[in-house]
Amino acid sequence: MKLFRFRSKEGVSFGPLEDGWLYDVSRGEDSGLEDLHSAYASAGRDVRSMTGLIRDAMNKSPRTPYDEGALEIPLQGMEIWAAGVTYLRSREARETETKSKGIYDRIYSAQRPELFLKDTGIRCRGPGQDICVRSDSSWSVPEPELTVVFDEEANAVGYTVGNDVSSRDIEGENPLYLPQAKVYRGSSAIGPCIVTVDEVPDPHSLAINMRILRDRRVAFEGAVNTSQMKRSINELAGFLRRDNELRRFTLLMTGTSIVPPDEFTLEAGDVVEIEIENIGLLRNPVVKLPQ
Ligand code: DO4
Ligand code: MG
Repeated sequence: MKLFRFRSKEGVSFGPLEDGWLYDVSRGEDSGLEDLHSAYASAGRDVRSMTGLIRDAMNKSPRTPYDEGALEIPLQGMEIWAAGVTYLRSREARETETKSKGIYDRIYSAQRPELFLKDTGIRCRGPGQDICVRSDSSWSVPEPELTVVFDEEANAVGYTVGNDVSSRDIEGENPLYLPQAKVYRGSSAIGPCIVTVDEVPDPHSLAINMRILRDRRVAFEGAVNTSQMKRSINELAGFLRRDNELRRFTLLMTGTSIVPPDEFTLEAGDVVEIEIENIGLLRNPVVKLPQ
């Protein structure tokens, strides 16, 4: 089931997409997260039963034709974690940019993965919203990443498309600047929807494509398959939950493998499109934050 948050005549609604219709199961109440929690809890934390409950509600709900322009961030206020250097390409790119040679080689093959807190729930953007380049960065890139929605015990409930926008110059200067390179206003986006796990038979076999448009032309294009990821989602989930407290739903970006050439940096006016098989297309324009 594909679950969307969208503007409707009633307000901001939450519900599934079927046959080109968005079903307003929350009846214009912006209660998507609560609705999902309560459906998940009532279903005994079983995703298939949860989608059954939502389907029952859907049949009694008003509906509106799908409109990409009406989409909002599918879940709001979530803590977002991110894994790093989970693909060979990411390791190579970081080793090139950093002045601290060797650390990315070591983390790639270490038993413990790199995990960092990307957002506490206030900086992430939804479909169509502006993503940002820091005012003090001259080398920034989008990072297209399969993003997992976990429950509080790190069981996967769904997937979405994530963009871990990053300042390569700031992280390259010193890896201790990672939080500044990664966490700032508009430094991530997710969407267009949450796809429940029952609709994605193998998250380790999904095509990811990214296009960056500049003046309506393709300035960069790249592709990867999640089968190239070095670590499994279960492995990342195990470290995420270890000695940690997770909210009822928490997101995890699983790392990037599509890195534009070193001379490329995002510019104001660019549009980033990220598509993941079985999930959908996330499109965001880019702005540069003012000094
Ligand atoms: O160590 C830096 C972060 C790496 C990252 O975000 C990625 O590999 O996607
Ligand atoms: Mg990343």
